[in-house]
Amino acid sequence: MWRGLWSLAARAAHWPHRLCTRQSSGALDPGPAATIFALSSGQGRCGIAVIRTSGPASGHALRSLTEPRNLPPARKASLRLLSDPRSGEPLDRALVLWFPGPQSFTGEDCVEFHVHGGPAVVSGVLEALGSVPGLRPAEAGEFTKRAFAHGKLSLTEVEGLADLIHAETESQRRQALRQLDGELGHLCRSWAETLTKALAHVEAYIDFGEDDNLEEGVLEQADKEVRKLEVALDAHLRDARRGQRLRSGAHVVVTGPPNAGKSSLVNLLSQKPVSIVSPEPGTTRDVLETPVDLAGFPVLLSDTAGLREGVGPVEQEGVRRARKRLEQADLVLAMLDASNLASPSSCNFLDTVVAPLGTRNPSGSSPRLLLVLNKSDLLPPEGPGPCPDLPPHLLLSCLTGAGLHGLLEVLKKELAAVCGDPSTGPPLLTRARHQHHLQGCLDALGHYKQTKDLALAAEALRVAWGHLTRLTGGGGTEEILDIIFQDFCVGK
Ligand SMILES: Nc1nc2c(ncn2[C@@H]2O[C@H](COP(=O)(O)OP(=O)(O)O)[C@@H](O)[C@H]2O)c(=O)[nH]1
Ligand SMILES: [Mg+2]
Repeated sequence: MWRGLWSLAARAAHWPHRLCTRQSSGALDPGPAATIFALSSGQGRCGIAVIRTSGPASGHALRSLTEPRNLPPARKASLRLLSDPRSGEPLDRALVLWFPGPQSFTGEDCVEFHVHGGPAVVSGVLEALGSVPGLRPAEAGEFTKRAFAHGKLSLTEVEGLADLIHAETESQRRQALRQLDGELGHLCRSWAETLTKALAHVEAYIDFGEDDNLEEGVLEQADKEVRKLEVALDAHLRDARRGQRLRSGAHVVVTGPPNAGKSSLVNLLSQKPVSIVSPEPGTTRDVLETPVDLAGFPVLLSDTAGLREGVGPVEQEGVRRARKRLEQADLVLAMLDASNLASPSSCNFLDTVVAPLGTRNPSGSSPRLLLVLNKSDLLPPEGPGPCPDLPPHLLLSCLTGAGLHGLLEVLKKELAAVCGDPSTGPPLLTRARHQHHLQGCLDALGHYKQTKDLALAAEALRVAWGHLTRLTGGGGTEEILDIIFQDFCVGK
């Protein structure tokens, strides 16, 4: 039995190597670090600007620029006179913060200078820092790269941080913050842990299959873990497009017959004159796309040509483009003139566009539909009159704004369905990279299930594990050894 344990330990000792060779996107080598500095707040005149440094010479840089020259207490704001170390010329009276590593954003010694935000102050301090030996200007993203290299952030957290910096809508901010908090990383790590267990079971069977001391049913246990994981991954992948829409914007397309008020609605929702509004039918021909924040969700709103047949070649091309854009829509705002529902163009639109979209297929791959009856101000007080075949709809007047509040409420619900609600539910996959690795993991689990050869099965689990760890950009393998001794009673 001891020979068996040793061989298991030796095998496990090789895993890190085998697994790590696949981790091309794993943790970076921090390397011999220069000390970097940069303006971390926005460019231009402002009240306060934040300049920071990271690296071993940070403390020296702080002492070189400040009076008195001793380091301030760690992580406490201190008011200091900053001066140019070459000439002694005063530059600013500023708050400075000293973050000795590893308790800092990058894990290295860091300093923050909160200076007055005038361009001359900022450039004076940056120049002074550049004159301190061992300091150089930071490259784009270098602070975050160092935080990743020192294990302060996982890859998904790095992505969350980037998304948070770029977030323009409330939902994007919420989603990014959740990812920065490591929710997606935690989930992937718990999946990787499940795989580690399954792998440990299979490897143990390979080594001790004949051994009476091995617990019974280890392979069945591994199969069970894999099945559970497959279900979880599958559910997440089905939702994958939602997170990506939340990050880059949902495609909302306004369509309808000519003169229904499509361009008026696009201008109303975007609060700017994106499209020409005119009583002349066929005014809009190109697809006009504008990014808007709709009820807190990022949206790419498209105005399109009115759908009608038998028009000149230019408008025909517009209609072709409109139909093509409809195919790419996540949500369709179908618009009709409420005072003109019985017209041939309205009936034709209801039959050829609204009815097919209304019967959504169960896989959810067709876009969602919202029918809006515009120009309610032209209706008699008793309403639009009998329209028995009309699917659920909303009344709106782009002219008076009546019904706009209700439309925005419904849009919020529809967009939450399209993008996923970042305040609830499991963390979303916001990038194609996440989707790629989860799919890779799922494919590898498929191979695991198919093969009868235990060595190939173990290899498939390693491939699956590799995908999950690459998703978060790290992950050690000593954990496999730990689990073997924790979870098993070999030789008990
Ligand atoms: N009475 C009324 N007229 C509207 C309303 N919305 C748009 N219109 C008018 O309808 C005409 C066509 O509007 P437009 O937005 O260009 O329609 P599109 O062809 O569907 O893009 C214009 O003269 C608008 O001023 C509305 O709610 N009430
Ligand atoms: Mg138009």
